[in-house]
Amino acid sequence: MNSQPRYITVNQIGYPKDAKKVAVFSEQNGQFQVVYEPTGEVAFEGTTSEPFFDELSGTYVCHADFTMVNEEGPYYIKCNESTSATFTITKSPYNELHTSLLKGLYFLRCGMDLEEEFAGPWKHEKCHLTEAIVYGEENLRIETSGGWHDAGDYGKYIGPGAKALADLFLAYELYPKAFQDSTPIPETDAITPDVLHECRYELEWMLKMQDVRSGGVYHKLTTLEFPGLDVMPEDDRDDLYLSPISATATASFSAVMAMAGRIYRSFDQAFSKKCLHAAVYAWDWLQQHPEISGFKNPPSIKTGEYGDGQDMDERYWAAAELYRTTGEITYHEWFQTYASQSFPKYEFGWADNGGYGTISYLLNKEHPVIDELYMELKTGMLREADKLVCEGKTDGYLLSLKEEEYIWGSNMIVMNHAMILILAAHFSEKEEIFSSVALDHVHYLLGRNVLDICYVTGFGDRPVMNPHHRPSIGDNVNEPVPGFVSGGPNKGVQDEAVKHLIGLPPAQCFLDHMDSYSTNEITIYWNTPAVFVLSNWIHRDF
Ligand code: G3I
Ligand code: 9MR
Ligand code: ZN
Repeated sequence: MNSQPRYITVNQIGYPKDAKKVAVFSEQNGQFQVVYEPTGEVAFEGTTSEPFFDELSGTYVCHADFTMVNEEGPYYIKCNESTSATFTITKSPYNELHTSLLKGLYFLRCGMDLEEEFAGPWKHEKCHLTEAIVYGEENLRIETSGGWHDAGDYGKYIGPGAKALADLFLAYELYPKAFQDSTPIPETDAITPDVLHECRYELEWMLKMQDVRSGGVYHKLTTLEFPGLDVMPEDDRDDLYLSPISATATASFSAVMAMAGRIYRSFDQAFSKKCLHAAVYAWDWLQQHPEISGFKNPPSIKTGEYGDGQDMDERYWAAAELYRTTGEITYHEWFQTYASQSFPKYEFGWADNGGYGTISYLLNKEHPVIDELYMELKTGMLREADKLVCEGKTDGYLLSLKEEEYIWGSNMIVMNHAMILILAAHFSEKEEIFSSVALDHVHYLLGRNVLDICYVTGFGDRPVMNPHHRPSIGDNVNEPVPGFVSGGPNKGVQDEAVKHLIGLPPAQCFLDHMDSYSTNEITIYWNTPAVFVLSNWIHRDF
């Protein structure tokens, strides 16, 4: 692969036919041509905007607008001696990517054989089937197989799992048409959409993570330390430990189980009831433990901590979902109580996730809401979206990320921002502008960035090739497992492999190297907001 960054960057997959289309140039400007690739004919000629210095990418940039090109087909852009990647203009450029991002979760399944029929060359045997030891109660062992590996490691963590499920549930509830095509997974049938089969694989595991005695939920399930980088899942045979129950895990569990209770009702009554029951049991634990907050790794456990000192947002989210699913007044009252407190209410992360509570309340058509609170939350959501539009306007790559947001997993923030814009579009007359700015975030992820890289494995002209993902390293297959969003630039450069990047502009602090876990790992919850965002585009196509 030619690793020289090209001066002309585009979404390497493509642009939807009737949408705004812009390429970002660095170190080049002036006349440019959009070339129809099969014939070499110039389909459009234009002039770039004036170049300006963009601090976050560290380059002089300008924009080439070719929105006028609407004839479907493959194109590239040319300016002087520089050319861009070839990309397509079509009505629905993201269908295959959408399916593959969802399939990424299948590839992370734990506890079952990934068979060649579904996994192709990335098949592997079942893993992590031994009973888990309850930390601090060493004689107690629990069967906790299943679920998705979190990331490049094989840990399974409740908070991140809840964020991932919430994105997929929201996508399905709002954009069901995006899930009409099947994803090749073993459970496909003619009744339940594949996305719900895939989510159920995680839910069934999560249900096992609830302490049957108290309703509290164990924070995570991991070995004591991370296995070596080339260890395949089935060869990772160290003892599994359940870390102590935490309020954040229990509350985010309660929230997604309440969502599941609602969503699976029309497909499987018994399962839906089981989920709702688990949600309520977890809620009862939360009521009995108002004081418990935060999570710290016990001394001997060195795997991902996912610590989170604030559990109010998770409790707020649980109350919102339980209210939306059951209509019971007590949850509504608790939602109002939490809403009156100060914590982030428009965040969609694994730690700060009040945004899910907010959106649940805003989408609650099933039960009465307090008008004043509804308006306050709606206004807040729109304000967030307006801010993102503003940030995007002045950024060289038309992205809303601020300097301090180029952190570990910045690509999640990119997709979360797009999510906020898309959600806000449901409540605003500015639907068109919000959607268009959201799409700018997709373009960044798929190649319109200063590194000219497509941050999804297996897609685009210059995709990420060396993610920090153990099976991709240990499986002897050249190509990484496809359909994973890489973490992205991290100005904190928090691993040895990227130490030499210290001081570079934030958007350049990325290395496509398997050792760089702080810039180039993959996770379930970096894929899922991207699934959400693309679902919005696919849904409207029909
Ligand atoms: O929130 C602060 C912010 O206030 C501050 O300005 C900024 C400056 O660096 O840091 C922010 O905190 C960062 C935090 O993520 C925010 O999400 C930390 O620096 C950063 O170290 C932390 O990274 C997390 C990382 O684990 C290390 O704990 C990632 O979010 C998280 O995705 C990642 O998760 C790992 C799991 O532990 C193990 N499995 C793989 C997974 C992905 O790498
Ligand atoms: O592989 C681990 C990755 O999944 C985590 O996100 C990361 C941070 O917790 O840690 C990685 O493991 C590294 C460990 O922290 C330090 N020694 C090297 C390990 C793998 O390269
Ligand atoms: Zn496993």
